[in-house]
Amino acid sequence: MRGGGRTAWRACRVPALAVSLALLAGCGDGRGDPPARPDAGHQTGSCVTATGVLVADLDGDGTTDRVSSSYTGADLTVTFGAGGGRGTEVGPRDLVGDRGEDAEDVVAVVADFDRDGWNDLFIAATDAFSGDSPIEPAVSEVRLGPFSARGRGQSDHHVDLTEPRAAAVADYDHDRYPDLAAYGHAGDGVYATTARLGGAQGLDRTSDDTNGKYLKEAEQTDRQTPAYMPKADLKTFYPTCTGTTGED
Ligand SMILES: [Ca+2]
Ligand SMILES: [Ca+2]
Ligand SMILES: [Ca+2]
Repeated sequence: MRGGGRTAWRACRVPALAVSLALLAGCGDGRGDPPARPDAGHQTGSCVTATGVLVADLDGDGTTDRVSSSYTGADLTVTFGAGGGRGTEVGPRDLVGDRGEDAEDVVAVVADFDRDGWNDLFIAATDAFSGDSPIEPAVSEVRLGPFSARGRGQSDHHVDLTEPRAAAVADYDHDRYPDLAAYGHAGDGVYATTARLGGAQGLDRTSDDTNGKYLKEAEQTDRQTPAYMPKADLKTFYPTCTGTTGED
């Protein structure tokens, strides 16, 4: 571990003008180095069990990892190295990094948003409600896989969302790319579920005419927990597990 720490430290010694870029890349925010990207021929073999558990190699180390389903993304459980029976279990607060660790809400979902064969992490961290204007989240980004048990992926990409409080994997446009549904405060106590569509770049970053048509305002104001979240059938995106990997 000491060697890995020195490597990370060296990787973060950058000229002052590049510091902000390094921070944007996740360097120095407690998440360490990204997992090595395996060879192109490496088989990821993602599948979903009968009870909706995603079975995949998330960090590219050749061991099987598991992702439990979660209604709002707050209680997402990711178990790295579960194949051997003694996995490392982490949740959104373990994955978010220093920028979001003190936030009121931390939510995360896992899906292969860019369909490159590696599952990606979307994670958001948002401070406590503070009035009529929606607050900007401390973290709202898709981290392209493979990603580590500390939430460090190959690259981070900011996703523009206002005050996200819940997240789920959705299937809005049925194009085989998984989509993100994010529930959050739109202002003046109005909450809404917004769509960010998956695609070759990961997720689309901002509202536009394409994803805007899926926006759905909550029926009640001041409701920080969604009464309903869109939820994709993961079998749309992954084959059903067979054999021992299908056991929950
Ligand atoms: Ca693994
Ligand atoms: Ca991916
Ligand atoms: Ca889609």
